Amino acid sequence: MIKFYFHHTPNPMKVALYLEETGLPYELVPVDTYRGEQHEPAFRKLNPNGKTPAIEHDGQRVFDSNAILLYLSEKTGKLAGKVEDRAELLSWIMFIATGIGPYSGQAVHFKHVAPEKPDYAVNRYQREAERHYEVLDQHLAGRDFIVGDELTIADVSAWGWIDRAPLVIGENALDRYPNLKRWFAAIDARPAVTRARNVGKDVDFKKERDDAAMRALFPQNYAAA
Ligand SMILES: N[C@@H](CCC(=O)N[C@@H](CS)C(=O)NCC(=O)O)C(=O)O
Repeated sequence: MIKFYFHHTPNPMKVALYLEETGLPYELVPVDTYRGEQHEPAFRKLNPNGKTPAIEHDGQRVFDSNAILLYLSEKTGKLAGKVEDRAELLSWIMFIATGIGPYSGQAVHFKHVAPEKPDYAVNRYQREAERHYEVLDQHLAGRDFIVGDELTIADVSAWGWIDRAPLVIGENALDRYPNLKRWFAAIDARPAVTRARNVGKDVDFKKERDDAAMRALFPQNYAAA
């Protein structure tokens, strides 16, 4: 049984979609990051980086959304893609893990969360997110999936952040990226997405991004110099 440490934010949502898409049995363990539960010693043993998601499986901890997707797909063979597409899969997973994810996250941070919103930072991260969207858009021309001709963890991983495109680059953001928009609509219409969106719906996660939440989420910003 997989223990899935979850908060309803983009990186854990990728794992929620993977688990719902594959039907692997799992136990949900909510981690309320706005309340600082990611810093509790028991959770830090699972993820020394203090972020969601993490999983435990057969006594093994795995942290970081893309590591979890790679681990589970290797273990189970589900959504792993074809052997001959392995190099493409690894390339696109790393593109998502090191590009789409971090630039999207920083764009959201500087546009919506940071107390000050410096023009340079807003511009830099939004433009880099847009550049990554453009790369993916061009790749998806004439394709239904990011890798090969079937759903893989690359699609699952990209969905987590492309789902937040309006927050990352603005309302109707995908209109400028027709292939990406078509791909996203197809993935988003899958029944597993509806189930993934319902994961943790009954959990009373803290919603207010008040001072205590800001300190829980970004403790390093408040540390003494
Ligand atoms: N590279 C990590 C990033 C994880 C991450 O940033 N998780 C966010 C939720 S999307 C989180 O737990 N934030 C709470 C915090 O940073 O304290 C991954 O892909 O799993």
